[in-house]
Amino acid sequence: MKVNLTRRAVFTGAAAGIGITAFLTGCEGEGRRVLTSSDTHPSDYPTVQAVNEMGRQLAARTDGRISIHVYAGGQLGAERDTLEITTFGGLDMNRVNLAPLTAIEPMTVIPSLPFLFRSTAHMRRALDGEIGQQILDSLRPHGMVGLCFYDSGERSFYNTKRPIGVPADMNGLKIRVQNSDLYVAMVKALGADATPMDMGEVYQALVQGVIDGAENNQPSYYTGRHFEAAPYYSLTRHVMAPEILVMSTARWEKLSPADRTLVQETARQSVPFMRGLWDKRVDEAMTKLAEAGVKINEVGDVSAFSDLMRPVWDRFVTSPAQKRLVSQIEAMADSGAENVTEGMPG
Ligand code: GTR
Repeated sequence: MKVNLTRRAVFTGAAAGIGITAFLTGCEGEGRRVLTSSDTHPSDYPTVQAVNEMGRQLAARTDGRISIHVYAGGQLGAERDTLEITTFGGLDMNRVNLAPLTAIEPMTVIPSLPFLFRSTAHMRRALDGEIGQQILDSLRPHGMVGLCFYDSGERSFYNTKRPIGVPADMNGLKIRVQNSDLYVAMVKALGADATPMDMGEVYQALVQGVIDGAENNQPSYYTGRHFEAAPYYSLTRHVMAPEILVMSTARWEKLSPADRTLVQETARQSVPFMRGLWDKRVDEAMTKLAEAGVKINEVGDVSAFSDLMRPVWDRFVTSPAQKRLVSQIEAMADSGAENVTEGMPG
């Protein structure tokens, strides 16, 4: 079901919780619980499929008593807005990127830091364990229970004008970023202008020349058809921030302890499922982008970009708890062949 603008406006109202709950849970029968979840991506995207898989597992383990309905394709609005609704309990679950959470909870800044993770293996190692759990738990005071992280690959810059090889190539470009001060600061530090905007508006903004470019992983760049308007994709791989699946505390607290355990377990089990789909999706996107004639280039010297990130780290990593997490994550990087980036800001 596509939600029209009027309904969307209702959704994004600050006190939206009550009305939405009635609408979104309308299809439930006696004693059955259909958990509602939102996703900006279309229904075949790995994040959506992973939450659907979690729903299938939940249904199987509860004889259909608990299931999940994912409202995909941004039907319920932009991530920032649906997150607000989630914290009010108007949505049961939400799959978002960490970026919109960086404004809410400083610990979520850490995995979003540019050039922190050296490789996918490094990111997975850090977030699969105790560090990841600390970050998931940090959302509790904000009305959300962090259930798990999903991969989001490496974000790189793309634009309508030219390949980016050195930071100076970014000068003067208008780059769309997610709604996050960290991303605004990162793009400014590279010499470009940052325009925060919702994902759903990027394609048209590129076509109309409102922005010159954006940054994202290859599957999002491909799925959103952004490559049609912005055919230069430069592999800066500046951020490896994961996706996150959250549940509203309001819903969590209504679950029995046994159901909470089930939700937690099925969420965790959906992570390897998602990773299998994700790795394939990245390969497919790269192949299709090459077939479409997209000009993909490696940047020569990654440290030229990462060196400019020092002030960004200094501005956003301020508390002892954040600094401790950064050191722990850095200590988990190894210098082996898995490295794909060099030179975190030193
Ligand atoms: C994608 C991510 C989305 C959203 C999007 C964006 O990589 O999966 O959740 O954050 O980027 O740039 O808005």
